[in-house]
Amino acid sequence: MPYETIECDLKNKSKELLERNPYGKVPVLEDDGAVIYESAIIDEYLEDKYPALPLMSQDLAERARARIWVDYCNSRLQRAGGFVAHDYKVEQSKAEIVEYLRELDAHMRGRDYIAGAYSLADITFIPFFTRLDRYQATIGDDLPNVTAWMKRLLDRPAVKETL
Ligand SMILES: N[C@@H](CCC(=O)N[C@@H](CS)C(=O)NCC(=O)O)C(=O)O
Repeated sequence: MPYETIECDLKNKSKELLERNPYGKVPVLEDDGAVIYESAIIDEYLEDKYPALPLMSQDLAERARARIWVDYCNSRLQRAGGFVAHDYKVEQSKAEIVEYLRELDAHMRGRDYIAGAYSLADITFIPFFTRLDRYQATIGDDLPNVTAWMKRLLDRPAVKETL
C-alpha cells in the first residue's frame, strides 16, 4: 500500500475494466500482477496480505460469524439497494431494506460491532451507510442501535479519511 486509484466510467466501460473483471464491475484490485474482483474477496485478500493489521478474529466461529454478516450485507442489503439505485423493483426493495435494517437494529442491541471486535464484516456495511440517499434509505430514531453503530464506524479515523 498505498494503491493508485483509477476511476471507471460505468456507463461506458473500458476494455481495461472488462479485461480485468468479466462482470464489468468495480472495485477491482490489481496487485503485483494479481487481478482480484468482488469486494468481499478483495477484503479477504488484503486481510491475508497484511496480517500485521488483523481485521478478522483468530477464533474460527467468530470468523464464520463475520463472513455470515458480509454475505448478509452483500446478498440482501446491498442487493436491494442496488435495485433501488437502478430503478428496478423500487417499492419492494425499499420495503426489504427497511426490514433488513430492523433486523440489524435488533442484532446490534448491546453490541459495538457486528461480529465481536471491529472486523471486515463492519467494513462491508460502510458503503451502504455512506450512500443512504442513493438507496432511498433513512436511518433515524426508530433504529437507535444501527444509528450508534453507523456513527461508530464513520467516526473511525481510517474510515473518515476515505469519505
Ligand atoms: N458484488 C460486487 C458488486 C459490485 C458492484 O455492483 N459495483 C457497482 C458499482 S458500486 C458496479 O460496478 N456497477 C456497474 C454495473 O453493474 O454495470 C462487489 O461487491 O464487488
